[in-house]
Amino acid sequence: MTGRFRELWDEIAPVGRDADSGGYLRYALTPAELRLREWFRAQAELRGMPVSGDGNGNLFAWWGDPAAGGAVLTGSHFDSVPHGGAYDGPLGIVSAFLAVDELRAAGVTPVRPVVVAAFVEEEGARFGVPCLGSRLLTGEIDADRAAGLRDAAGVSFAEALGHRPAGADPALLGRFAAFVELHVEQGRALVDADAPVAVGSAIWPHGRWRFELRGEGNHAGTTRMADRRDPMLTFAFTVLAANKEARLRDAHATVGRVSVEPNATNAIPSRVTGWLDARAAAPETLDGLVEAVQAKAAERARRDGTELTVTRESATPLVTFDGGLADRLAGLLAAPLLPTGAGHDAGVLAAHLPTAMLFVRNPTGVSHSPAESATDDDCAAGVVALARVLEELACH
Ligand code: HGY
Ligand code: MN
Ligand code: MN
Repeated sequence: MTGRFRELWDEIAPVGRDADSGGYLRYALTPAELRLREWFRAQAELRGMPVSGDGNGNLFAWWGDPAAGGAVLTGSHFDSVPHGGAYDGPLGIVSAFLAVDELRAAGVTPVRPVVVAAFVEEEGARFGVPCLGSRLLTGEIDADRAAGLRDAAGVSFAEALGHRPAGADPALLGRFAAFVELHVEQGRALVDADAPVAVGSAIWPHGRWRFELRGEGNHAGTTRMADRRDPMLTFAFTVLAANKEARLRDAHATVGRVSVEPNATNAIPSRVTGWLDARAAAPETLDGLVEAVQAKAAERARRDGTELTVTRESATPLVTFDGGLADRLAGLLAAPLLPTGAGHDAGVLAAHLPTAMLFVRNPTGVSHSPAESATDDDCAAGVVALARVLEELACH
C-alpha cells in the first residue's frame, strides 16, 4: 500500500505548490484547485464511479447506486490556507480512493454505496467562511449570503462557482447514513502516543471575529503623538490582550490576518482590520475569551479616540462525534480517541448524520504551514484503517 499511496500522491503533490515557500496556494475554485477537481473526476472515472455535484461546488463520486440510500460518505477538501501544507485536506480524498481500491482488491462488495466527497472552501481562505461547502449542503449558511461572499479581488463566490449556490440539499444529505473524514493530525498527540492513526472524539468550539478599527489618517512626520487617533495602536493592544486572555484560560487566540489603510510607511493609518481566530475546549471558556478581548479592545479604543466594530464572521459549536460510532471504530482499529482544536467538514456534518474522523500521525505536528508532514507508511496505515472502517459501515 505504501507504494500505491506514493504513486497516487505524486500525481497531485506538484499542483499549486509555491516554489519559494514549498507551501500550497490552492484557493477554492482557482486554477490549482480546479486542476485537483479534474484529477478527482479522472480518478472517479478510472474506478467507474459516477461523479455528481450538489450545486454548491461539492463533488461526490459514487461506488454504488447514487439513488440508493444508506450511503457511507468519506472524503475531505482540496483547498488550502496560503502556503499551507500538502496533507491538510487532500490526504482524506486520496486515502478515500485508495480505500475503495483496497476493498475491491479484497473482493469486498458493499451492500450500500460508498461515496468519496471533495468539499469546497473548507479553509475559508478565499471567501472568508470556513467549511462553506458543507455549510451550504446542510443549510447551515444561507445560499444568498454565501453567493455574495467576496475574495480579496472582489470576486463573489457565485461568480467563482459560475452560478448562485443551490444551498441546502436535504434529499442528498438524507441518502448518507454516515460520514468518515480522514485527516492529517494537526498536532503531536499521535507522536506522543506512538500510534499511526487515531479516531476523533471532539472538535473544540471556535470562531472568527473581524475587528475593524477606525481613526484619523495623517502625516507620520508632522502629527504630534498627543494629537493622534491611531487605530494601529488600538489594534496592537488588542493582539496583546488576545494573547494574554487566551493564556489565562488555556485557550487559543490567533490574529494572523490584518489589513491596513492606506498601508503607507509615512502615514498614520485611517483604518486597521484584524481577524481573531479564537478556540477553547469548552463553549463558556470561548465566550469568556472573546468577551474579554472585545472589552479590552473597546476600553483601549476609548483611550486612543478610535472607533471599534466587532463582527462575528463564523462560529462552530463544540462538536462531540457520535460516541457509539467513535468507540466502535476505536475498538475496531485499536486506536486512541483524540479531540482536536481544528475545524473540519466533519464538524459541520456531525450535526446532521453519524460522523467520525480518523487522524493520521504528523511527525512535526505542524499544520497550515509548509512544515506539515506525514510519512508514506503512516499514510498507508491510514488508508488501511479507512478501508476497514468503510467495510465495517458499508458491508453490514
Ligand atoms: O481552521 C481550521 O481549523 C481548519 O483547518 N479549517
Ligand atoms: Mn486546515
Ligand atoms: Mn482540513
